[in-house]
Amino acid sequence: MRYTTATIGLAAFLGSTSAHTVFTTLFINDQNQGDGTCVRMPKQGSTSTYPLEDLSSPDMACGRDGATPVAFTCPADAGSKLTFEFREYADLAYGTGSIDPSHKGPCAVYVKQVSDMATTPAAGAGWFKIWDEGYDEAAGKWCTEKLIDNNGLLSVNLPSALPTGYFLVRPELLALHNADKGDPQFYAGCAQVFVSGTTEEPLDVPANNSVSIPGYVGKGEPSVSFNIWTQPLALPYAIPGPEVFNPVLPQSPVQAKVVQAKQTTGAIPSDCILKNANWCGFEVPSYTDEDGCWASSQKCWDQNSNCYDSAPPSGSANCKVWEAKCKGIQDACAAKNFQGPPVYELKAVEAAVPGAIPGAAEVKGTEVQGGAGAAETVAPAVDVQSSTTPVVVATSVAAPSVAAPSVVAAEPSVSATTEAAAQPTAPTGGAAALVISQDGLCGGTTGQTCEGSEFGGCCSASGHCGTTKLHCGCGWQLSKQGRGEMEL
Ligand SMILES: [Cu+2]
Repeated sequence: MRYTTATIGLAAFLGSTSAHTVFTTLFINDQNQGDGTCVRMPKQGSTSTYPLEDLSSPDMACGRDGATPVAFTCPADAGSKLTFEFREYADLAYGTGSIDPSHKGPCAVYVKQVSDMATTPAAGAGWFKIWDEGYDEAAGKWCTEKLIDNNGLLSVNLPSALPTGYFLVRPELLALHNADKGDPQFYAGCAQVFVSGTTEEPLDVPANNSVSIPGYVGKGEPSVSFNIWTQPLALPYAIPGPEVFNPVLPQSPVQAKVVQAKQTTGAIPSDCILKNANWCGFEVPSYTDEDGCWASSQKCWDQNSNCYDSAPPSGSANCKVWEAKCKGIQDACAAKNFQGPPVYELKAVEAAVPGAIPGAAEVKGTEVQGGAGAAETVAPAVDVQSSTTPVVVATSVAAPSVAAPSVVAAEPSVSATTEAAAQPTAPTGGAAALVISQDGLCGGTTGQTCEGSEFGGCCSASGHCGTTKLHCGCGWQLSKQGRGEMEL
């Protein structure tokens, strides 16, 4: 590359003022999806790497402009390995770094199922954390330092029990270098992913794992005001947000449903002949006369404009490739060659992957009923996987605190007369002591029943009211006591 004095000066200027980071590129099972493809990224290049500093802003969900969907949603099977690439310069124009070494802090990945990728808001309730890592005492490194070691690449596995559907997947970095001065700096973006799982029933996320973004972390909390400069560090450092929830399929074989929902929106069209982020180029109509030639030339240039207009800060390299095709058609028309379009080989360009793609850390799982055959193959108690699960990064493991539902043993038989005597105001038998759930929780020690609640009439294994099969089916029924009870 040839540098002019001006570009070197600009690079030095940018380097001194902007050493932040931005999520630009998604990999699925080590396959590069292309810069910006399926990624919600800030639109403005000059500020795309800037941190999110207002913890109450809706931008906390998917970053600046993160409320706006992108055209493409990438398909991935549940359990797939996802890798997120972070860059100091979105288009690599001034270097290939991932984040300034001063930006020490934790990382996390959150997901949220959305019924409609185009219209369901990113900001708000429904997020849960599938992985996090703070300070690794053994290695003496913050997660962001490991990210730098991995050239800006961060890998996680999608939980194996994610249901089929559309998901926003949100990698988050938190730079704590100014946290003690009240200025924590978050970096978050979102990938749009269509997950293929073994069930279409929405996941039953335990209430203590489900959070709103913004809202899951607030100004002044210990996780965002931690002083990383004191020696020794005042460990342990508590990562913002809820405990990790990694729903996994039962280990016994589960028969997958025969009919599964297919991705209906956001797929990359099969007749896409060149892609730049979330733009696709399509072959222009063939022609045999002058009018047709110029019409197709125009169609090519129109697509070129759309390409540049839609290009995110990660770049427009393939718009430039497309431009050459249009120039070829235009030149042919000018040369009165009206049989076309001319054969032109589009050579897509792709930024080099910055280094070896790291493996994903093992995360302790919570077994959930994830498929149609689950009822026959798994005991319905919510179970935490064996503690012998190999742990790659010790600090990344947060044992999900899911209270196992109480399986109701045989109730002592109470005669009608003594029951009536004990609870004279009871309108009906055993459910008398329960109140209708006002917050969607049920069973256990809540004393609440779902019956008649606005959240649905069934109490799930994890103590949530609902109407889906996960709440009502799989052998679980609402007992008279309002607890999830195995149907024998
Ligand atoms: Cu910064």
